[in-house]
Amino acid sequence: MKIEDVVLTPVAFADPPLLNVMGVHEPFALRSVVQVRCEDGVVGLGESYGDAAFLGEVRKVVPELAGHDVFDLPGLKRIVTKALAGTVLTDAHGLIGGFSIRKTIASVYALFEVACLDAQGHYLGRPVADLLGGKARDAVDFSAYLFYKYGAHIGAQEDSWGEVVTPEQLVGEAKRMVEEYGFRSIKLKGGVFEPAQEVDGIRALAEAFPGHPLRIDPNAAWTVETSIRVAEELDGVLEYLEDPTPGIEGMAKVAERASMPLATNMCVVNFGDIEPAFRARAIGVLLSDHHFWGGMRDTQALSVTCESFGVGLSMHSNSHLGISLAAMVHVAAATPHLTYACDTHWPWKTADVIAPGALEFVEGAVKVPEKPGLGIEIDPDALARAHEDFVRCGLTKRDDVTYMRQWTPGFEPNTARW
Ligand code: GKR
Ligand code: MG
Repeated sequence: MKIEDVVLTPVAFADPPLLNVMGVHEPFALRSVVQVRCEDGVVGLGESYGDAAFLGEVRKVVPELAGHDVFDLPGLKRIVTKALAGTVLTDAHGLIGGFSIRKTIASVYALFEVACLDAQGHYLGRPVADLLGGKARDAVDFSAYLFYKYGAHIGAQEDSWGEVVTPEQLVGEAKRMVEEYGFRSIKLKGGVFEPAQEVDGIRALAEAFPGHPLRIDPNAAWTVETSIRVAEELDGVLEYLEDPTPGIEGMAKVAERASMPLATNMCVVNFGDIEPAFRARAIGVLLSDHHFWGGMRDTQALSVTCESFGVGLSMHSNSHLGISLAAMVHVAAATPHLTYACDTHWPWKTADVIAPGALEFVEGAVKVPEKPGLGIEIDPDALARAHEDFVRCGLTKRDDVTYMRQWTPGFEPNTARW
């Protein structure tokens, strides 16, 4: 089935002032939406990053796609590789590790791969999970993704979550998320305050949510020594410790001493990182992410690799909308080894570009849509509004650092800061 044309729509959606090691989220998060329009009126949807550099690369591929068969994914890879011709995108999407030509191609390809698989599913009348080999599970578990946060953006009214900086406020945020979505696993985005304060936050969560698996992810904000100390302090409390310190070597030193598995979406971010990381026994869990691991099928290949080496598989998330959530659900459902509850920023947004109702959280899980393709539809009015927001907000990349300087002049992001 041939592609007739591709419509790329950059969009923005409101995002609360969430804190991390780099600073604070700006008032809008950026995404790209593609609609791959094929013969017979079939349309495939894809979603990915929306910063100007990424959009620039995607725009190089778009004109090359007319006439391409959506069932020819190796051919799609060749088109993307040729169009990008050696470009290396730096990380303007947030805390997903180093960059390389390979990762750049993988990221741009993934956007179109998802859309082609969605189109294939529509053509065949089968859900994408079936095209990926079939469902290993009917619903995919997600974790509550807690953030420390400011109560309001600069010059704006307080949002409904309010300020979250103390252990009590953190427990309040978790209660709301667990009540509204039914999550079991709870992840805290750390790297914001002194480790002792974040350890107190985890302890408060452990007390308030007995039996809920807990994770903390300071995005490499700690030294090896601090990471080992925190791992000792949280012995028996954490399900896994995510990216405590930078680099494979540092992670391996921590892993040697930590009782819980270490997880990463920062030091193992493409297939070339696997051999050194696994050899050094740096991690016990890898957070996959189809957006930069080369799409849904490469995520499954990654899973087989991890399983062969006894490494567990979870899933990473950046701020995203419903097309990405649908893709995450289909690939996670069709990947048997992906047994950890996946991350999602979903509760932090208030708008979407898809028609509501296709993706619901019940007891912390999203049922795999049974309709053809990804099982979702674009809401054209919502897409138009999100595009207007993109134009109006004027942002061209994610820049948590500069925004943070409006609160803390001179703020410098630092990995291994503590
Ligand atoms: O949205 O602030 C954020 C997160 O810190 C995100 O950028 C990370 O990529 O969620 C991510 C992670 O697990 O490292
Ligand atoms: Mg992480």
